[in-house]
Amino acid sequence: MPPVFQDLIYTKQAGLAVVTINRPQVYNAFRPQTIDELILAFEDAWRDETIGVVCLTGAEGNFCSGGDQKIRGDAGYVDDRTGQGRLHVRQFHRIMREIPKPVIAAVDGYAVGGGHILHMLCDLTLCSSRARFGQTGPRVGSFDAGFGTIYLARMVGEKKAREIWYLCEQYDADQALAMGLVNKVVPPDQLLEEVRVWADKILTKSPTALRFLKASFNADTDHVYGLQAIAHGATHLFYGTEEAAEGRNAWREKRPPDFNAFRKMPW
Ligand code: 2NE
Repeated sequence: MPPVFQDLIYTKQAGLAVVTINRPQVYNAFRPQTIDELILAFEDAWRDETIGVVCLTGAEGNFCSGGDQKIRGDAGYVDDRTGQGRLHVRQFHRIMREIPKPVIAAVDGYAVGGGHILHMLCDLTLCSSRARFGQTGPRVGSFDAGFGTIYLARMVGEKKAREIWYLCEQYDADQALAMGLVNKVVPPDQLLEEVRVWADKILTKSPTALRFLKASFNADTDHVYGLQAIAHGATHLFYGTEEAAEGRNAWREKRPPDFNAFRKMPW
């Protein structure tokens, strides 16, 4: 029996596992429980010998808007089950890379902030014509460095990656295709059908060959794991600062942030 989840819809059919983040009221932003469940779903898909491809997607017209800013405290994203500030998103990034089966992101609507990192870390991205991509961290007092910077730069080039992070603008589906961020753009009502088509093509291929190819593609950036651990630790420490709180509070209060007081560190 597949595990039962609160924040996800998890289905398996004919070799394809579909993991849908299901928090549409916050555009599928993730909280600690969402990440824990994502890890469990991927572990299940990893173990299941009938599954050859995993699709990560979001419910009701959006992919994912990153960390849930409504539950972001000064010590991180507060887990309502324990009251503790914690988010095991780094562990989820790792399992997305290490599961020895291709992972396809199906992006409709927004894939922004930490949600943008999730689609990036999928092996392939199919998106709808109404998809929108971007990073938001420096606007909301956060950053997701490590794979979020280095892997992005591998994908779109250094200049474009720096633009994406420094300006925090949004890019539409055609722009994403042009910069190599996605594999194909389709009409919204054909997105999951297209995933099925790509999955069926992959499912006719040698699982062992695919497994070693994925590991080999990953090897080029596996050294980033250590940097990612430091970067995520730094983000956690940063969340306790007034500067990070200004970004978070400004977003919640729907006003522009004022970071001028914080341009003072000479190092
Ligand atoms: C996604 C975006 C651009 C959509 O804008 P818009 O204007 O179309 O919709 P709206 O009204 O902003 O959002 C719709 C509802 O979804 C909630 C909103 O608050 C709103 O609900 P109400 O206020 O009407 O009740 N919502 C959307 N995104 C949310 C989020 N991430 N957390 C909680 N509620 C959210 C616009 O909403 C947007 O910019 N969202 C924030 C994107 C963002 O900054 N994400 C976090 C980045 S940091 C991160 O993900 C991270 C990291 O940096 C490091 C480690 C881990 C995570």
